[in-house]
Amino acid sequence: MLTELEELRTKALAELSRIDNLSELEKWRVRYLGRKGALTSVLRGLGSLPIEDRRSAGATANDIKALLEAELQRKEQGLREKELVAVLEQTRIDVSLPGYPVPLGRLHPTTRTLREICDIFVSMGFQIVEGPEVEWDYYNFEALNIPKDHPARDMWATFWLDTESGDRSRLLRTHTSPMQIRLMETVRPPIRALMPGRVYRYEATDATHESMFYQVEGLAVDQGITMSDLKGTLFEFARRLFGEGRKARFRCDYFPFVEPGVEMAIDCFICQGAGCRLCGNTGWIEILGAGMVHPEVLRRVNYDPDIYTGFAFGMGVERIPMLRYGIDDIRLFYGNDLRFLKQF
Ligand code: FA5
Repeated sequence: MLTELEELRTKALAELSRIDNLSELEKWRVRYLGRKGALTSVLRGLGSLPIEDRRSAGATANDIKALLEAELQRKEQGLREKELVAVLEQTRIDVSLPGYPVPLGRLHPTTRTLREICDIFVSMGFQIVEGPEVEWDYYNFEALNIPKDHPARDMWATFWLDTESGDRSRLLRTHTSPMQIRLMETVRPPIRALMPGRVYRYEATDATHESMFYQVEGLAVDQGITMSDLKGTLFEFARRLFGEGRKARFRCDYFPFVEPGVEMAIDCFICQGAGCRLCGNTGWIEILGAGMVHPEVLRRVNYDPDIYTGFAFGMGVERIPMLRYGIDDIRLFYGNDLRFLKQF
């Protein structure tokens, strides 16, 4: 029996030393240490030994069992470590590889321009005020001295809300001028305010006209404000935004809510004033309408026109980056073509 046990031990250890993976190891365990394994069946045969041999054979068998179990554990630990190293090798992170580039967003040219315009006027003491895009007829027209059925309404082709019911009291604002009234209704002079926002016009689009665009409204009301304040403010604005080289001009224009009214234009950057498609062969691009606030408008908001005077202006925002960057079609701004937008 002892010889049999010795042979079993040598054989088991020899086999164990050749094993190089966990599934073979499990088979080995079943073969020697399992319930029907070789060692167990030897132990079962102990009962048939004479009593004097039984004890020493039993002790040897138990020693072998303990040895094999210890060796099994050692081997298993070794194999598991080897397996882990292999997995780590395969999934090793190469920290020297370049990372994935994170695309940088950028500001839309309109946003950039709006911010620049606001900065310039804020530095001159103007405050920024915002208001609704869905507007009442009263603020968009009536209070601005444009009564119902007045021909001047044709100047602003309007998107009406509630068209089915035929109700014509609500609309998408056609300009930012209604903000003049909203502001004057709530505060007393002196006022220096800048009011940016989206406006909408129900008209055909072309290189310089969109049906949705941005305007910035300016309003200054106080005692003793004159036309030269208006001109000084706007020419200084043009100088700061476009630089010394660009020419600006004032010409008479008509808006029912100002008297006198003017338009301001900048010489065309593409043809340098010679005439081209963008400037409609005039050499000039109109950027804003302006004038002295009409006494009727002041009366509407309970300001006494004998005490207070004011100037107002409204400029188209997109026309400014068009002038500065040489963009010859306003429709590019909201066409969402990233090739265009990425250039800014
Ligand atoms: C007005 O909207 C007046 N509210 C401006 C004003 C304010 C005058 C205060 C007097 C006092 P007008 O319709 O001309 O005016 O538009 C003003 C500016 O908006 C224009 O000079 C132009 O730069 C821009 N603009 C007008 N229509 C469009 C359009 N369809 N697409 C893009 N820009 C436009």
